[in-house]
Amino acid sequence: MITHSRLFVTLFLTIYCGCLGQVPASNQQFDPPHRRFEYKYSFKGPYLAQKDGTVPFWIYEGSAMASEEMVRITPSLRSKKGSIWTKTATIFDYWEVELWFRVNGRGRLGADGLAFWYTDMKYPEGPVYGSADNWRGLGVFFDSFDNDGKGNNPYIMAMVNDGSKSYDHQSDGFNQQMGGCLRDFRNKPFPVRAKIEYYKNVLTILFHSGNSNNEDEYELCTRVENVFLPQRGYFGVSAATGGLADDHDVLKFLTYSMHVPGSQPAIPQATGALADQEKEKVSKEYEHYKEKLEKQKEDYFRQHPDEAKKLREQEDMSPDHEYESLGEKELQQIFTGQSQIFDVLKNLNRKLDEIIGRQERTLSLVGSFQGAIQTGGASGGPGHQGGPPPILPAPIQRHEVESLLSLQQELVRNSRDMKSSLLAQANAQAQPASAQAAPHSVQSINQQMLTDVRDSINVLRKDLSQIGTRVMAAGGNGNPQPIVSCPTNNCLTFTYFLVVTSVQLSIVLGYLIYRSSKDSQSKKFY
Ligand SMILES: [Ca+2]
Ligand SMILES: [Ca+2]
Repeated sequence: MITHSRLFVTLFLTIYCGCLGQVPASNQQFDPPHRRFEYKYSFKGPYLAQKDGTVPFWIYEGSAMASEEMVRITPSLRSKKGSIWTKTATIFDYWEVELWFRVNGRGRLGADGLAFWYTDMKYPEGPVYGSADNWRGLGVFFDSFDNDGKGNNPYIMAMVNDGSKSYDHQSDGFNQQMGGCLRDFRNKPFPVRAKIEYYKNVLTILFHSGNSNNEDEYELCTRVENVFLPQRGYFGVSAATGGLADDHDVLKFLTYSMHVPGSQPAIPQATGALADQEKEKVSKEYEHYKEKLEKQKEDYFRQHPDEAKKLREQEDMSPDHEYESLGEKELQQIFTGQSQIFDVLKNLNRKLDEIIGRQERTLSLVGSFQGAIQTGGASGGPGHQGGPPPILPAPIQRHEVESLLSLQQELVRNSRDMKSSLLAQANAQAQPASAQAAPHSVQSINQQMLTDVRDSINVLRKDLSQIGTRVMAAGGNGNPQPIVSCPTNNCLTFTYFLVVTSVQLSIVLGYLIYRSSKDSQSKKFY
């Protein structure tokens, strides 16, 4: 029994250890490769093409045209051929390319198809889907047209050529393929996609039907082992149309280099000089593209000033502008202070205007009230004083009454001045006897002037009283009498009134001038 159990344990341990020994080996086998995006072997929108139509790191020819969103390899016109190729050869052994494309045409059938290339060089235009025959490397063909009539198109197939084989269109390369699958890739709602992977000499083609935008809908098309491709090569896409025609559009060409775990990517491992060279080249390219971009930006803003304005506004709102220098801050403070001062001044001005307005209103009220009292007093005597204020009818305007009042007030003031000056002169005459002869004549002139002024005042008062009675008559009747006919002899017109008052004023002024000269003369006596 013991020997049996020992045998079992030994057997068990042997199997177990064997398993343990195998686990790392299998793990190593299925370790996923390191993938790295290779921008120099890729293109995609937006801004796929530069403004001058070039695609960075790529070169295209024939009917191919690049736009911001895609590269149209052929338009849907008869007998067109076009292609696009990378400018430089690869610098990695294994890779995966994700190709997003559309093959759209109006017909139920289309032609000819589209080809993906990984070859030892850039091939010129030719009969194999727009590219040359007898290539060296891999071609993956998306064959739309069923040349052999077997009803097995559209078809996807891979074909490796060492330069000796010529593609057989008549049989759709059926006997030349390494592998393929029957898939419809024409007129799909979304772009169709193909993942072409070359890793450790195994070629795998996955296909996405383009029926949805779902990332997970890749299906295996074919898988081929022991595939030997050129170690360094160029990627390309070409397409051709025939009697039937489709648009062949490539939206994305995404290349990933694949590296065996443990091994390092090729470029960083290159010798120092090569690495430096590469670095310099890349930085030069970067500078070049930067310049190009700036120029394009300027051109764009020149053509679209609205956009430029919008962008500037956005830039103003960006966080960089939240920080301001000391000078800017001071300027800001000064500006704020000035604005405040301006506001205060504006306020003051407004208030002053208000006060002036109020004052004018008050003055006019007082004036009208005074006018009412005076006209009432002049026409009806004390009996009328307690009566209601007279209503001014239309023929006599308010401003006329006001000017009358002011003139009258001035007259009163002037006469008062005159009176006081006369009194002063009388006193002066009483004292110096020697100066009596000359003032005598002056006195007589003064008296004459005084009577003149008095007379004119009397005339004025009479006129005013007449106006007052008319006003009262108009107000008392209740009947509006807008038109007052002037009596022929005794009506005061405004012109007449002005003439009289100006004459009076000139007399008064003359007198004042005379008096001031008199004063200066009399000063000489003292
Ligand atoms: Ca065909
Ligand atoms: Ca066929």
